[in-house]
Amino acid sequence: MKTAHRTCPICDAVCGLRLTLDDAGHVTSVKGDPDDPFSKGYVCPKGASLGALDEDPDRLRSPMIREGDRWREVSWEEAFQAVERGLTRVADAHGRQALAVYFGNPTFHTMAGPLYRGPLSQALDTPNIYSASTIDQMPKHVACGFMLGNPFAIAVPDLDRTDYLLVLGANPAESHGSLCAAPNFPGRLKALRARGGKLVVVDPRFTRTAGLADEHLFIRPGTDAYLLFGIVHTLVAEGLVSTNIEVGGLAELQELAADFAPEVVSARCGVPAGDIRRLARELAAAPTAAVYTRVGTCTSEFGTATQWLVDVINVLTGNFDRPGGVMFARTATIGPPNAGPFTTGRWHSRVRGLPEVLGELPVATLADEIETPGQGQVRALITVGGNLVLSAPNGPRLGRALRDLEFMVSVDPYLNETTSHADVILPPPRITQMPHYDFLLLSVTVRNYSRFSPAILPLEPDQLSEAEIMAKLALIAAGAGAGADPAVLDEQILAGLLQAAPLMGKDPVELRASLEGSPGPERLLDAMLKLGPFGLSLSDLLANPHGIDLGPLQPRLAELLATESGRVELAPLQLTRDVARLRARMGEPAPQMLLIGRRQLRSNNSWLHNVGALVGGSNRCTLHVNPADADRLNLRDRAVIRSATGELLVDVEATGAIMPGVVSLPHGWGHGGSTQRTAAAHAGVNANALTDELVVEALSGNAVFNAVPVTLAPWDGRPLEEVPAGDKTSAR
Ligand SMILES: Nc1nc2c(c(=O)[nH]1)N[C@H]1C(S)=C(S)[C@@H](COP(=O)(O)OP(=O)(O)OC[C@H]3O[C@@H](n4cnc5c(=O)[nH]c(N)nc54)[C@H](O)[C@@H]3O)O[C@H]1N2
Ligand SMILES: Nc1nc2c(c(=O)[nH]1)N[C@H]1C(S)=C(S)[C@@H](COP(=O)(O)OP(=O)(O)OC[C@H]3O[C@@H](n4cnc5c(=O)[nH]c(N)nc54)[C@H](O)[C@@H]3O)O[C@H]1N2
Ligand code: SF4
Ligand SMILES: [Mo]
Repeated sequence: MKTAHRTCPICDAVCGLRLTLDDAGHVTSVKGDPDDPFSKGYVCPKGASLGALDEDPDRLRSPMIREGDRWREVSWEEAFQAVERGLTRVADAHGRQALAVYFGNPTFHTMAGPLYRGPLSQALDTPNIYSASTIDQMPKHVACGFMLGNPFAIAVPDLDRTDYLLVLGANPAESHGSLCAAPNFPGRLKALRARGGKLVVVDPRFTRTAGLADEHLFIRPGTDAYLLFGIVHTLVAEGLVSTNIEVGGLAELQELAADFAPEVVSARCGVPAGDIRRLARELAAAPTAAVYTRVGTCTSEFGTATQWLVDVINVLTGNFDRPGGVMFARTATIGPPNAGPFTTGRWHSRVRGLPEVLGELPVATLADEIETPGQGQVRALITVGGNLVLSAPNGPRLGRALRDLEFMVSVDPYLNETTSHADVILPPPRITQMPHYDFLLLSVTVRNYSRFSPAILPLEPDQLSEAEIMAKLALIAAGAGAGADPAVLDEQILAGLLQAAPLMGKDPVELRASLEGSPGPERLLDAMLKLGPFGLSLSDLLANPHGIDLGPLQPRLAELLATESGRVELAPLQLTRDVARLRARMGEPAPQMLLIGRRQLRSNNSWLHNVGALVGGSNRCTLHVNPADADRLNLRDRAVIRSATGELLVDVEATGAIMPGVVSLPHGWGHGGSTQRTAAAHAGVNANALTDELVVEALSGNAVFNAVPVTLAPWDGRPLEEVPAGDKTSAR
């Protein structure tokens, strides 16, 4: 028997776990780690299933090469040679623009992702870099980029000290939070109310978070920017503006808000004008307050405007970079260097002319780039930890496009809806075989905190770490060949890091000589810690296996702010230009029925449905419909739902928890073409057969998953085959 501690790698909450393993290395129990100063023993059903996930028999153990419809287990050597041949063939024949890469959500959680994404992208030397950022949080980066000059300066609600929290388009009681890392988010929300604070939730659904709140308001999907402008208007009109920091653009902002009186926006967003005014007054009057929003508003038509207005309100109510308001975490590792003035559109996508943001192009246009002939057509794709067919807008079209690629390689533990199109699959080892440090999530924690988890079980002789796999791909892309040694790349990364040493008052030679940890991610982590603001090292973290509390968040805007003016810009032109679009939409009639998504407690995007304990029960892929709509449309158990892109046959669940005129379908379902046997038995349908890849958020290119116009009809009982199987159907 062995007890081991590690951070849960599944969602953003960074909970500490206590695992028990038997002598054969089987995980016999997973509990919350009571000694973790941040998560204090909290664990959710997903974390508790980590053992089952880790030992999933359907996980791939060896690299695989596809020959027609058959898969063959191969050695790493053979696999990397095939990758080198595949990439070289395409690059030689069509140029490097024909190469593309997609980094999925897990690459934001693993150690390898943040360390090797950059080098791999650079080595590919192609404009075709894609990641889950443009189906998730890109609007947040754009808003912060223009307001603060720093797209990575993301303020989190100071959850444990705030007196008033307004949550829009997030359901942290089920998602456990995002761009706000807070273990036991539900408990922290309860504590907020227990200390006399107020929680208000704005959501087209009465969510589990709404159930914890003092107040819930329904809002018509896609219209949060109107509600927020109504709040800004009220703050200005009633003389409630009181900022605690230096700002620019206040006069322009006030002028823009003039058109968005609560009475005017109310008809659009469906929130009564009196409630909008009251929210503004409450936010201004609360001793401290924070407005927080996430995926529900990022993945919508006005995603960037919404992220912008949220922080505008945090500023106008005097709650920016202040205890109890919204604040910035300080990581134990050295942060990325500030890259100078923030711009977007340094290049544009070939087919639709969509602007580059943070060095990437929108995933929503990847299918266009693969399908459209001409110079620069994408013909080879690398995916790392992504399941595009289930997660990208109009995933089925993308699935068909993947078949046309000349070469595809996936770094993924599963043969699934996306990786089944690959020519080569490179599986990372089990979770318990990987070391873990949250390079990214620890920059959005609600307390300063650090924790490193060494691998619990060693790699078998025939396994490679995910770091080695990604480093190999980067080296192959750089032309160093399939036989290149990953240590070469690690040396380069380390040399880059050490350049920051003099700035941090350290001698690079001494620092290098002091480095500990095994080569690769551990040693790089040690360097980043030693260059970091708390002067920690890898050995400090190893000596504190439950994590180290580094104290409550402290004001630190001045260190992060990178605007030319040196102030927080409330009305940067790049953002205010979009207000015309908001105005234009104000009077337009809204479609009758709008589709939104929802996250489920025992799910995580597409990849946990193969764990028996996490499927079934309430974790089913059903369409939530308001009972009034179900009656009006005569919907019973099953219905056909159609959008501009596709149609699905869905199981209907009538519930008053969703507002009339809105339906909700969770994403990540629609399993097929996978060797995940449990997932296949709980297939569900692919919500992204309905989402439209041709509609993107204007400034960030982010996918629009919420407020998708749909129609609903009762299922007439035709056999399934005649109603085309939804998850495979899309019109384009
Ligand atoms: N259990 C679970 N946890 C997860 C995940 C998961 O799949 N399952 N995924 C992880 C990932 S990748 C992320 S990014 C985070 C996301 O974490 P959250 O942002 O909290 O995501 P959701 O739970 O989808 O919450 C979005 C909410 O927005 C609402 N909504 C939809 N449209 C609108 C709108 O127009 N306006 C408003 N105001 N609300 C709207 C939806 O009803 C929903 O309640 O969760 C992470 N954690
Ligand atoms: N309709 C709709 N669509 C959405 C959303 C929505 O709210 N509504 N949410 C969007 C959001 S927020 C996100 S983040 C995206 C997610 O989009 P993706 O990241 O593309 O999709 P996931 O389902 O998270 O796929 C993760 C993949 O990583 C693999 N994987 C798991 N662990 C590891 C690992 O340790 N290493 C590697 N290399 N691979 C691993 C899994 O097998 C799976 O294939 O989906 C987006 N799609
Ligand atoms: S809340 Fe997230 S981090 Fe915590 S145990 Fe659950 S899945 Fe893991
Ligand atoms: Mo996400």
